[in-house]
Amino acid sequence: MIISSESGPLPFSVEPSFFMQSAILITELRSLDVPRSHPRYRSLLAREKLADAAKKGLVVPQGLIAQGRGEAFDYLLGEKTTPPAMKAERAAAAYLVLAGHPVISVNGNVAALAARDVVKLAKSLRARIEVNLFYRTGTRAGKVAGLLSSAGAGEVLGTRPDARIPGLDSKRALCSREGIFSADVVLVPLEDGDRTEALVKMGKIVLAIDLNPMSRTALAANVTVVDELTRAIAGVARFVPAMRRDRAVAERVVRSFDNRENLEEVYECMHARLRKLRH
Ligand code: PTJ
Repeated sequence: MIISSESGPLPFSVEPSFFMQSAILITELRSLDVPRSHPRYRSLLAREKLADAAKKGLVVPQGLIAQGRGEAFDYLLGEKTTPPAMKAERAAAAYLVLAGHPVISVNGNVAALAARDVVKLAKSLRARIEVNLFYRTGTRAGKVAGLLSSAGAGEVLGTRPDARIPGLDSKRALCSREGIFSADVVLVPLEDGDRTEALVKMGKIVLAIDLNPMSRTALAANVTVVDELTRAIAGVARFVPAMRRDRAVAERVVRSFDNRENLEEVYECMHARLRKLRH
């Protein structure tokens, strides 16, 4: 069954009840039994969102493990945006503003945690949104796209892949020709190393969001934002207007950004926090 969204018919079929479920997923979490005063409120809220999305088949069980790993790194960073993360967010915004064909890649975790923010960022950049799953099934791709649509996205790519990322054998290679395949700049939140490396090999500028500054993704990307997903998306979005206002500034930001140097600064932030905890 084809259902219409605000911007016309969706290019994939979704059960009507799914939209209802998505809307509930987006709103119901506010009424959680976690007091806002709890010191780890945001983290507990994220866990609830992911657990709920896992029950609905949007997030895979492995996604909960990935979140746990991310949380451990976030703890080492003091659960806040560090100065090097902010620098990377500015560089990512600059690359996205300068891009001819920017695409934001969305997996299950990203949709569950940040569907609305991703849609807002994509609109501000006129970027395409593509569902790209590590543990891909057609049904789950449809569900993730449905959630993005109910969060306000226009067309969502990736539910009917018609191209492959060269060098990857598995379903992770499946992508859309008018999306990731032909993009010049791809934002990949919570990406796996193989696909990041393959996208770089295709000549794309890869902007990663990954709390693990030692992951293969972090090391292979052109810009690695070592920050928690929702803070990172908001951080990139905050820099977009300034980068858009002055192209020369955006070009300067891109030229002066060195990802390896930035990662060194992130390691130093972790050292500094551990040193502080010891005294
Ligand atoms: O929905 P799918 O099928 O595409 O699967 C998504 C997951 C996340 C399960 C899949 O991509 C995966 O297994 O990812 P990895 O290889 O575990 O990598 C995820 C990386 O993101 C790890 O380095 C984590 O530290 C990091 N990470 C996890 N949660 C967050 C995060 N970084 C920022 N914010 C988070 N909330």
